[in-house]
Amino acid sequence: RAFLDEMEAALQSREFVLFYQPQVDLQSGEVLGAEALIRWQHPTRGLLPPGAFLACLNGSHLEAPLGEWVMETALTQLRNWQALGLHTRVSVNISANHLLRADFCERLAQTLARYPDVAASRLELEVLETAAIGEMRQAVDILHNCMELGVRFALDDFGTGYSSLTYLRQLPVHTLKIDQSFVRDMLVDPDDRGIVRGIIELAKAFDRQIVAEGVETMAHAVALRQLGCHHVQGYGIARPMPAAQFPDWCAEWL
Ligand code: G
Ligand code: G
Ligand code: NA
Repeated sequence: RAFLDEMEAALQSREFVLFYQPQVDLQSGEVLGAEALIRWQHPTRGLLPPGAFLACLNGSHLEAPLGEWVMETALTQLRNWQALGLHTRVSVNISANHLLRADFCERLAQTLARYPDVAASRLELEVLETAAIGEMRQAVDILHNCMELGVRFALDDFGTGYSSLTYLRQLPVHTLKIDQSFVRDMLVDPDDRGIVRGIIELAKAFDRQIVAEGVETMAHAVALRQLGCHHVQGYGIARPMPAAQFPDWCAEWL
């Protein structure tokens, strides 16, 4: 409770920040966009990772306000980058409870309306695979309605949620993000390599884009390319960085 109060105050006093981790196409060299990852710049404890505070937030009255702050901040950032001539995409993580709120789409529409010069398609919402299939019917409706606003959706941590093919076909998502646990061990574990290959084939069959997460080494990137996956994100490309560094990073990349 005390911790939640502290987080509420932190939200007011703007202590949360978003870091950005690039997603790139290794074949074309293009920077596709960046995933926004929240941090808490705590006045006494330093920069806190999401693992230190998100669990406490989930299920609380702050879950939706924080999620809305994340989307608003990402849109502001997109507008600022656009003014610099940097036309990119930002993916934000949306928690299950937040997504499934009855007013999610309506509030998203209001938020987008405050950024008329930013195309909604530059905002991608990452939803956990497990969240989407947990409340399948609701999720399908919400995703359809939000997609009419022009935003994109990605299924996060894909491969960990036991989606049936029927579910996948029903879910209107542009992108599947291969969970980093499979990518990490794909060079040494044939089962994981098989899972990665399967997800890539699945994405092709269903005409979805794919992003491999947790790409830490060139060897991972090469193995992914052999399987037909060029869109990657991970420490091997870049670590999550403050927004101010992203334009320079893009200019120096390739
Ligand atoms: O940045 P890091 O690897 O520590 O992130 C850990 C986890 O926190 C990731 O699974 C990520 O999806 C989640 N996360 C990061 N930023 C956000 C955010 O803004 N909102 C939500 N709901 N989850 C986030
Ligand atoms: O669950 P989600 O996909 O949102 O997870 C993103 C998290 O993974 C962030 O906390 C980010 O810092 C972390 N991450 C990003 N790239 C790598 C990587 O190459 N290796 C590892 N171990 N973690 C990564
Ligand atoms: Na994510």
